[in-house]
Amino acid sequence: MYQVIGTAKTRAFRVMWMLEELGQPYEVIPAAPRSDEAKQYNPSGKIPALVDGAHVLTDSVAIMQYLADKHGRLTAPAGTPDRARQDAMLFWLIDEFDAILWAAAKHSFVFPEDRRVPQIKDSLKAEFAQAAMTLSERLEGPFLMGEEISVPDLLAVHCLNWAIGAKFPEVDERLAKWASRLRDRPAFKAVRARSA
Ligand SMILES: N[C@@H](CCC(=O)N[C@@H](CS)C(=O)NCC(=O)O)C(=O)O
Repeated sequence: MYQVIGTAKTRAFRVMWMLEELGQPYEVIPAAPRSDEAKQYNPSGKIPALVDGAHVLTDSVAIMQYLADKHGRLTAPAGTPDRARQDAMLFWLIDEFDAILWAAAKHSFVFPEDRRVPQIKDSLKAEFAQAAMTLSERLEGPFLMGEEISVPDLLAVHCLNWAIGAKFPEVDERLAKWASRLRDRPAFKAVRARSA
C-alpha cells in the first residue's frame, strides 16, 4: 500500500487527492514539515513524500504526475503534444500560483522573524490576482485541459484553497464555479473527511 508522508493541511493534500481519484488505498504518516520523522523520508525535511514499495518519492507535483502516469489516468500520455500542453500548464501553475503563495508563507511564518518582509505580500497578492484572471480566461471546458480532469486541475484547486486560507483576493465567478465543482468530487471530499 502507498504511504503518504505529511498531513492534509500541507501540499500532501494533493497526493492524497490524486490517490483518491485513482481509487488507490494509502496510509498517511502525518509527519510535520522539518520534523525528524519527515527527514527520515526526505533529508530536506520537506513534505510530502510518497513511499511506493522500495522507493521514496518527493515533491507533490512530481508525485501526482508519477501516480497519474503509473495508473494511466488524469493525464495525457507522455510524448504527446497534449502532454506537453498539460506540462506547460503545470509549470505555469507552479510559477504563478504555488511559488507566489509559498513566498507569502515564507514572509508570514516560515522565515525567522528577522528575515520576513511583510510589505512584499501586497505585491504577491496582486500578482496572484492577475494570474487567477489569466487562468479564468483560459478555462475552455469543464476542466483546465478540456473535457477530462488532469493533474493541473488538482494542483490549481489546491492552490486556490491555499489562497483562501492565506486571505488572498477572491477569484472571479467563472474560476470560483469551476473550483467549486472540483471540490464537490467524491475524491476531494474523501480527503477532507479522512483528515477531519
Ligand atoms: N515543491 C515542493 C515543496 C514542498 C514544501 O515546501 N512543503 C512544505 C509543506 S507544504 C514544507 O515541507 N516546508 C518545510 C520547509 O520548507 O522547510 C512540493 O511541492 O512538494
